[in-house]
Amino acid sequence: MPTELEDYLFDLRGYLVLEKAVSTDHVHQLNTDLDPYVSMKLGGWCQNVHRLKEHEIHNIIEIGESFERLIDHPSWLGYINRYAGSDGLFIDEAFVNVRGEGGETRLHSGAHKRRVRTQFRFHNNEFRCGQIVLLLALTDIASGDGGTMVIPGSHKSNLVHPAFNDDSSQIGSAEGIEGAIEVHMKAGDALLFVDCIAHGSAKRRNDGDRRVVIYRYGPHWGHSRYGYEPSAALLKRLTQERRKIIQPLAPRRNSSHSIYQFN
Ligand SMILES: O=C(O)CCC(=O)C(=O)O
Repeated sequence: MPTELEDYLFDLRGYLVLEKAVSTDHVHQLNTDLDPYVSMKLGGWCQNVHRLKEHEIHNIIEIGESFERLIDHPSWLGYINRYAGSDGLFIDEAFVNVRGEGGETRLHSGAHKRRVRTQFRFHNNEFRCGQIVLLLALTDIASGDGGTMVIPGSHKSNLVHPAFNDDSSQIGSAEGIEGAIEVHMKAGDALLFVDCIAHGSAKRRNDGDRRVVIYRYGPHWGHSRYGYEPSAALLKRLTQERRKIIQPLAPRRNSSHSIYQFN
């Protein structure tokens, strides 16, 4: 569970860094298990894993146990339950971002958009955020490596940043923006933030790849962002606790499969 100070800082800034959240051995296993998927072609599938975008490999939990272990990892489960509301969770997106030189993510989101799905909410000493992002570094991320950027406090902003004169979903390059900070991490550190904070990432200028795992947690009634469904094999492998976060409710269907019967 977060401490009183962490609650205060999360409320104030909209993000926390959890140092050494995942052990070196586990990070090594995640990287090893991920390696064969990094060469997947854009749009390609490997079992239920999908290269959806140039830098993003989605449905990553299907890769195996090392990724399954992250679902309810003890380093952050208490934080997620506290900040997304403790009446049940759902992961609506799970992917890895593998970025080489030149890659960046433009600054987007911000509380001025007033989106319900990504909202920051606190009431009666309970956080009820719509989406908590858990971003785990699989490589060290220092200056020039394309670190994640956030504008602390922008999860409560009413106005769009004056550097951006439109209100489209991508509001501009994160670098050089007054108020934005770059988060540097060691492999195994985790950054946790409410999705309505304005965020993106700096351009990678160094050789090699930056690798991060991103799991987006929300309340149990959420829906997969891109419509992915867990495979039967994954559901069978998962512990009951993990299955509840991946599929909070088992689908309820008419066993006769008729769509023409009405009361
Ligand atoms: O890759 C990053 O550092 C930022 C990720 C991000 O902006 C997002 O997932 O919305």
